[in-house]
Amino acid sequence: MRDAMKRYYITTPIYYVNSAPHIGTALTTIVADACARFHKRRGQEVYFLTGTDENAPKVHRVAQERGVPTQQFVDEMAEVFERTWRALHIEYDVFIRTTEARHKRVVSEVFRRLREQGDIYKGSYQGWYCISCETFFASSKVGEAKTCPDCGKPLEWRDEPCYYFRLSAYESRLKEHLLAHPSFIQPEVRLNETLGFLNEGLQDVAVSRTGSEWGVPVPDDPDSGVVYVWFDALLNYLTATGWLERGEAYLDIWPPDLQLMGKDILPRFHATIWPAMLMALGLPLPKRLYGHGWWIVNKQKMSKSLGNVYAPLEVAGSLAQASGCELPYAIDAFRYYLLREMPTDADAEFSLEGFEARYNGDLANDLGNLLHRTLSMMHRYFEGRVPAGARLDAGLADLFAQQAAQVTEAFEAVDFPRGLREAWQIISAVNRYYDEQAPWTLMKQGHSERAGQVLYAGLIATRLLCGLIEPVMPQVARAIAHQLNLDTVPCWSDALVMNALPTGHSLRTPKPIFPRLQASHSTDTPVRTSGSDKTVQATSTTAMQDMITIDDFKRLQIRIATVKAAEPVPKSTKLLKLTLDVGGEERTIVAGIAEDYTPEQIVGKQIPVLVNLQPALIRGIVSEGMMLAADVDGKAVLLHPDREVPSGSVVR
Ligand code: ME8
Repeated sequence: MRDAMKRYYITTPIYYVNSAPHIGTALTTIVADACARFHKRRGQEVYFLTGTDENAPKVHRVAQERGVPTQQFVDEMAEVFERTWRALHIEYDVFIRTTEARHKRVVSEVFRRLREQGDIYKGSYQGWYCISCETFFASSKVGEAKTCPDCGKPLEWRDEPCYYFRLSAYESRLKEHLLAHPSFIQPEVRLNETLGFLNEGLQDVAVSRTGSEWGVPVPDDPDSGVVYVWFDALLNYLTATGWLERGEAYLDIWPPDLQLMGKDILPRFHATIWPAMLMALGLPLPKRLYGHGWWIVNKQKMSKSLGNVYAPLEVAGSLAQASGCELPYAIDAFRYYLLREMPTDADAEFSLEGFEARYNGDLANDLGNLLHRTLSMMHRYFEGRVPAGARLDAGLADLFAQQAAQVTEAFEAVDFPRGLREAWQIISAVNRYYDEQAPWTLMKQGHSERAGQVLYAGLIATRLLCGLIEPVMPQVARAIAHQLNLDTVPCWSDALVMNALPTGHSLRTPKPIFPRLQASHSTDTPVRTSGSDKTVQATSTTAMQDMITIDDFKRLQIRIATVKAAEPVPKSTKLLKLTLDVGGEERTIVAGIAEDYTPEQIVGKQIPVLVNLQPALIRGIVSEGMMLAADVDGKAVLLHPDREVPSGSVVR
């Protein structure tokens, strides 16, 4: 009964709020969102949890360094995380914060219960401690330099009374569980890492810390400081189900079906301490833990001190700016890149050139071009309607079904690179089919019925892809559904229905979703294409794609705004925050002109602004439009009306 009602429960780690989201944290969250959407599309009721880890001493320390009260700091940072995730089209069900009272109650209760049953006991600690990793190390693991074996930072000597969790008592049960459930830890390389870790032998873990008042106080023993942040943080997954508060009802959600994380926090924390805590509480264990690899940049792990950290919205925003792609689609393109190149077993190199190559290759040339050329020909030859009797050739129907099955299996296994490769085979197959069948020649020869049949394959392929890519690119899937004139993005089983578009079904006018990025944008890296014939074809179609109609132009709302205030955006040399008067309405925009104009030079000026651009989050500021300026060798030169005009005047 319970199992039938149970939701599919997916979690990400909860993120430390000492710094803003980056592409590493974005990876885990986007993978989780794609998994959640995939399961929803397959008809499962999903419960997707993410949140922030706010009780860590390092969070407290950063707040102090910045001179901000810690509570205010964590409130602000949690908001930055939530805003970033929403901007990246992440649809979580619950955002948990470990400073919430309900979570603190759970931590205290678990600590108390385990202490009462003897799984937590009081002892004393003498040894080395890494503040950055929040971890104690046995002297045997610490070299001459007394630096942290994990992060390399200097260790501190600690000598204090403290509570221990009896982890060693669970060593054999943990090993048995891993061996009896080989799919508990994925991919396989992480299972092996965990077995290696367990085979070194488990020591009891210190689960209280003195020296900082920030955190959950050790219950009934205030002199013992606060609960160790990992013991506290892991319990968020339980708090979020309503354990303690909802009686048996928490079992509608518990246990997690899939817990996602990076490889650094899998063997010791999620695959050892966490299941041991649950065993001690007598609760069922998560069904699957998946640990992805790391993004590395220029062959080094991304880190703030090396200055190679990328902010997800900036990466997507600059692609949008350079290519003219609408921001929601550029954000989806970023999601695509992260999932297509996702480090699974091994680490993977993140690069802007790689992102641009995937954008031009997979998205503009392959997916975008297939949709655009198919719809263009449907309009040119068949007045934008599905012609009578059009059916998919049996060979292609089989191939589409096989590819879709491969995608399903790969997404189920959290192997998005493989799933997307398989999905793109559908595009290659239709492009090959078009080349072989040449519907344009069939039309010239008067075989319009056959030409309609051939183009129908492109329609069915894009309809199928629209359903299959929704977990990865939800807004792009919506745009494709719109152009195909479907009411909604088809769900998984519906997308697999072949011949689903009836005779007479009308199609909308095609509109490029991914305008091609010109090669001059970032580097001389050649754009990746998948065949010389196709390159020529794609380029000529793109020339056509770049032309817009007067109706396209009319969709732009450009108005004259008067700049009321201007200030630099903190920590950016390029950006100014402008407050504008647009015909009595006040707007904020972020403009990349700080290298060319000072705030004083721009205040009072009248400038054209695109006012119906989707808002974008830039450096934590919501930018509601874009100013237009001339680009002279990369420098911005302001444009003004010939004489002063009323603010809000329309430009057309
Ligand atoms: O560990 N590539 O939080 P966190 C890929 N609060 N993934 C990366 C990465 C990179 N370069 N850098 C970080 C914590 N990550 C704890 C979790 S859960 C109860 C508590 C991933 O903000 C990293 O592997 O330091 C981890 O999964 C996640 O970002 C959060 O890291």
